Amino acid sequence: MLGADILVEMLIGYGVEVVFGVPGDTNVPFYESLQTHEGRIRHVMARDERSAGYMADAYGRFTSKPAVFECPSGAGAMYSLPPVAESNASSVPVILLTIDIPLPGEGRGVLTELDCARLFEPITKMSVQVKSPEKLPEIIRRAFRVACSGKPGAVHLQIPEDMLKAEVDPARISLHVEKECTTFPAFPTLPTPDTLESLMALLAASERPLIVSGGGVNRSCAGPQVTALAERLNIPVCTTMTGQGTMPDTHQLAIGVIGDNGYHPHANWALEHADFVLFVGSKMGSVVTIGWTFPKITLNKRVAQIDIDPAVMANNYENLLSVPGDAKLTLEQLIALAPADHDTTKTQPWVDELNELRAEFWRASEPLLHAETLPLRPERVVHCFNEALETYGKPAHIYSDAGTPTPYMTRFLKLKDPRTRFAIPRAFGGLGSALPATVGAWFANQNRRPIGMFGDGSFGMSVGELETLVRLQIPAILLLFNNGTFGWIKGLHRLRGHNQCFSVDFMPPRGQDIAEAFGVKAWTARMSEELTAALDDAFAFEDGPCLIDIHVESLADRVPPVYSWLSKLGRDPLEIEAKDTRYL
Ligand SMILES: Cc1ncc(C[n+]2csc(CCOP(=O)(O)OP(=O)(O)O)c2C)c(N)n1
Repeated sequence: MLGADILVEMLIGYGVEVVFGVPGDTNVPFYESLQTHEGRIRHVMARDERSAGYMADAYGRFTSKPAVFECPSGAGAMYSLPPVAESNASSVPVILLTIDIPLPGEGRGVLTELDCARLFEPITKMSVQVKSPEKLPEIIRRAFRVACSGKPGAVHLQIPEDMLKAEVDPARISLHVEKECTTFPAFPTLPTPDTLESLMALLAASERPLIVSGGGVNRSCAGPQVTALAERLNIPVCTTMTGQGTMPDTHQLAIGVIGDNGYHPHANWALEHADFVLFVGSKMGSVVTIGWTFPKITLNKRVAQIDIDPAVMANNYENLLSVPGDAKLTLEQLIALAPADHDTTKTQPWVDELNELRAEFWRASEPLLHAETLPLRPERVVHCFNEALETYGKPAHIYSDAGTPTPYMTRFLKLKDPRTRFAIPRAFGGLGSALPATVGAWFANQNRRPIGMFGDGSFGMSVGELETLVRLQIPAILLLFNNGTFGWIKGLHRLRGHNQCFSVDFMPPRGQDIAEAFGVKAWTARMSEELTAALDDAFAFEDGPCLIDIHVESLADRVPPVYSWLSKLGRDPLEIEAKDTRYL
């Protein structure tokens, strides 16, 4: 059997339906094998390895399956670094196959030679070189096991081309797969019964409890379990940015998003005033805690943490209780422990108080959500999007880049359909991910409309993938927030008092023209009625990709809802009143 056929047969065995990648000198034998297996596995060619990686990242985020992407040696490997780092740090299981120069060439000045195994070491859970074709099956099994078990993450296999060209005696190998590792989390773990009982006692005793649902809840698909626990004990729930979508935003117990970027004032207030907080699947990193300056009333000794990764336990606060385990399984067990006579009225005043603050926030936001300005305000854009999504009535997979979409989608997006999911890559927030991510989102589930949101800086980094979307006729909806600048950074310059900002402005792209030149259906929206009409058309158009070039106000013209920025300007970030916030 050829090494390449071993690799492809095993990928098929692991249920891999699609491999994202870019062709190169070294991966020809792999492509030959993929071609002979067509119909059982699909190759999706991207135009840049970074994009192939972000496709894989989105595929992993929107399924419970590990994603696979591949690239050629040298430059291809180096271009693959950013998405691998993002997936790994965001606990998304992704396996990168670098098809490398032949092993006998090592150290002899071969074009593109690079120690890829070492290159990927700090940004993966495992990065190894395959040194013998007979080891392929065992290493592939290890790759899936490592990527999907424990805290999921990225794995890199450096496969010298000659491993794929080699003949292997099938009698000497076994192509079996471990079924448990075809999905994640593989081998999910539970805490001890004592720990679970202690946690239930803490939750039941508290009068102002709060659950904070992090990205780990989305990774473990534990939204329904968080909801069930919250309902069973009548506990309000906040999410982190990456935990958005844990429960429908319309739910009485879904208070809002905590943290710095796009936070809800009432959600941050809840975190300060809760007497006991249960974090589920959150590192409690710098965004959630605003560089560990928030909440001002320390979380020490009023916090418990459920996490798959014991290494993050009590890393930043003095936990009352650390609960190591998979979010979904742990919460299921916890719900079963809830006392039959638990008095849910005890927490009702707290729930009511938070709901009053929440209602007040949304009332105060009405003028901004309906403001008719030129250029359009991002709040208005999100509001139009919310309405269009609701009218569309079908679920979507939304992926958003850094820049304008992040604070404004976090604050104003309303997720009502539990099937609709929202992802923001927050480990690095690399620009240029959302556009290619729509390809991965589409292959993750073709019954969900893929939607990508990005600024014009991001667009400039990923525009080449418009061709991929057209070639594959993917019905992605792309929302370009066009403001002719690296707005987030320009805002930072303004925050430091520089009105003459330096090296942040560029020429606004002619988004509609660019999209149309690629064969993408496109509209331009400067006013809200243009945007509403374009969104209606975009949702109705299902024959291929489309783009709306939205001309928006720059983040550098009005301070976005970012807690640390507002604090820096001397404003009270917890004030529940929508202010027209200019820089000084
Ligand atoms: C690859 C990469 N380079 C640089 C940054 C730093 N960065 C964060 S936001 C931002 C500006 C984004 O500009 P744009 O996409 O136009 O969105 P806007 O902020 O204008 O809405 C930059 C450069 C990054 N996140 N990723």
